[in-house]
Amino acid sequence: MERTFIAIKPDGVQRGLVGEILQRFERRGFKLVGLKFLQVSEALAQKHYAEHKERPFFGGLVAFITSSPVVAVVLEGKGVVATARAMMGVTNPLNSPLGTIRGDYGIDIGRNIIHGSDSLESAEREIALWFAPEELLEWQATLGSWVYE
Ligand code: 3AN
Repeated sequence: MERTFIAIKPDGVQRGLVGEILQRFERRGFKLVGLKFLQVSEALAQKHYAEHKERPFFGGLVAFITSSPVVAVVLEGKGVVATARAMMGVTNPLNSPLGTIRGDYGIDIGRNIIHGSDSLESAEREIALWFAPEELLEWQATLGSWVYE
């Protein structure tokens, strides 16, 4: 089954949106396989945002994600990479439709509340970067047959 990596960024945590955001993914039917609350190190932030290294906003991105605690999540489910992105909205919250996480709660691009892997390859890389294998739990969701036919 497909997996994706989600991070509720410092602004999402500070604004008390952790429960709200997790609830949306749970209610959609996606299964939690990893969950932790952490202060992100400079090294982890730099690796996570490595693709933006040459961009002018790279320093700001690293400074922001290390500024206050983050909730890291791995979700599992059919089509979860693309669907979690659709549920998040687009990078700029002002362009995100109502009903998406960024469209409902965000305004500025540098305060867009949530990160989600943008492809299967990114998901694999990010899950391995943020979680040790033993932190990802294999468990039977008893509601599974009510979510999937
Ligand atoms: P997304 O998070 O929607 O996948 P990315 O991966 O393109 O977006 O960008 C990662 C983060 O970098 C965004 N969440 C946003 O906070 C920041 N960012 C992206 N583009 C810009 C920009 N033009 N100016 C400032 N910050 C940006």
